[in-house]
Amino acid sequence: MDSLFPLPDRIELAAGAVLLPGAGLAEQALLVSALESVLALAPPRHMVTPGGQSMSVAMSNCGRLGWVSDRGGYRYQSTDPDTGLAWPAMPDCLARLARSAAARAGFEGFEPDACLISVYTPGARLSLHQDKDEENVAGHPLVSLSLGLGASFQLGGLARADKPLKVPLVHGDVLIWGGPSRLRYHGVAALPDGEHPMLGRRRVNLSFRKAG
Ligand code: MD3
Ligand code: FE
Repeated sequence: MDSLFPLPDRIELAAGAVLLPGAGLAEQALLVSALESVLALAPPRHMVTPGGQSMSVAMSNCGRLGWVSDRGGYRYQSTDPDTGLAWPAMPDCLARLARSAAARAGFEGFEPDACLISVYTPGARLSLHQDKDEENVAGHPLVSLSLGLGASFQLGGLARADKPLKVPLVHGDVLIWGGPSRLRYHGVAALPDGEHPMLGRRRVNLSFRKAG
């Protein structure tokens, strides 16, 4: 259903953190079908943290590089550790959306080489963390697209102890994190149960990065 109230098309949540509500809706069918083709080639899996815990969120990747975690640590690598094959190519519709969203937020020339795909089923959560495994964290923004069930995103500060702000994210929302917000702590509260018409009992977040 369309919103009963008009929503602005660009909301600055904090310096360098821009929400584009519904920016993925116009091409949702294309984006979801590209996503499903990637997941068919590289199925989402529960990676293990360096501390030995299995993550509740299942992950996969597309693009030249993919983010992985195991007992050895966090890193980007060009192959899927489950198959030894290169990660699936980043579909054009996804790369285009990431580029145009970054430009709308003031980051011209963003060229992602990695897309981390996070699949949440009811109960899955992501604890507060920073994304800093990329080679030049300060030099590039990060773009994220949310699909499927809605979630409560936790937007923290630059210190782990800063009290996070809760931001609801729904299907089609795109966020850009750059400048002073690139290193903010952030997380996702446990996913409530529900059923989404296109994605079923899932929330999928795609985060586009310049990793290498
Ligand atoms: C703020 N994903 O992939 S998306 C992640 O919804 C990640 O699945 C969450 O955290 C998710 O690393 C949050 C929004 C997001 C992604 C990366 C950020 C916010 C960010 C990096 C820096 C600051
Ligand atoms: Fe993150």
